[in-house]
Amino acid sequence: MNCDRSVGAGVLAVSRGYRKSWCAVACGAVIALTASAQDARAGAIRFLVAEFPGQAQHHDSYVLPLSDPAAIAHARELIKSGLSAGAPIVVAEIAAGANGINRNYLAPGSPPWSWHVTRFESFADFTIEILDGWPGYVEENAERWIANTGGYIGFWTYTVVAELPTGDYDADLDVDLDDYAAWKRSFGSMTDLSADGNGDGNVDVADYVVWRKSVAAVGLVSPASGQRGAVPEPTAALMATWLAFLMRMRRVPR
Ligand SMILES: [Ca+2]
Ligand SMILES: [Ca+2]
Ligand SMILES: [Ca+2]
Repeated sequence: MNCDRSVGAGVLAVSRGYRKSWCAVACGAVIALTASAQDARAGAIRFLVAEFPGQAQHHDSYVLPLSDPAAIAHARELIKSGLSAGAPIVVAEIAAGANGINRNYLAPGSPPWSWHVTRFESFADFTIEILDGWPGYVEENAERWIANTGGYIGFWTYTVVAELPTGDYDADLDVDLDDYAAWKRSFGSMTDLSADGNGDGNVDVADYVVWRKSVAAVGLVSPASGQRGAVPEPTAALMATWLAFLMRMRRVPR
């Protein structure tokens, strides 16, 4: 069988210990599908995916949002136990374009990638070769990668290495007043989702609640003074803006 560099939507991985549903053969490789893949837009917890510990060649990373409890549990087990947890490879669907969430946290300033995960598929022990790569390679030409793979990634030497702080809307790996400012700046956005803490695809009041709960766990510290302070509340003007946004959305004909 001639194996070119294109695959269809039938995908693409072999799993062990995490969701098994065998389905097809492509390019001589047995592949598996998960039956209950989650839409990353519904994800509320963001994980960092990077190269296997001690095996780094590209020194980059990407962000994987997860909402499925079983997937979150396995991601946390990978962080805790490493490769011995099994099924270390992330198979996910991606799209071109920055969304404010997918960043390379291993580079100074955590620069955003020009592509992002749109749907988690499964954890796997291996994937077909066409899905092997690295975040920086996808970045070189995301449209080409998507055209060649049907829009999937399954990097052979990458796994979940860390859980990102909930409510860290400015991507500096802590939760403080700057994250509240970031939430206000992107309030109402459906494209810059860095402050979409509940992962529903827009930045709204629910994401303020996510941030507030996160700071409540540790206490709010002002980045400027280093002092603990009261948690700010959204202003009446901001709430009015949100209500106006909702009214506009309701007027959009289906
Ligand atoms: Ca932060
Ligand atoms: Ca900060
Ligand atoms: Ca939201």
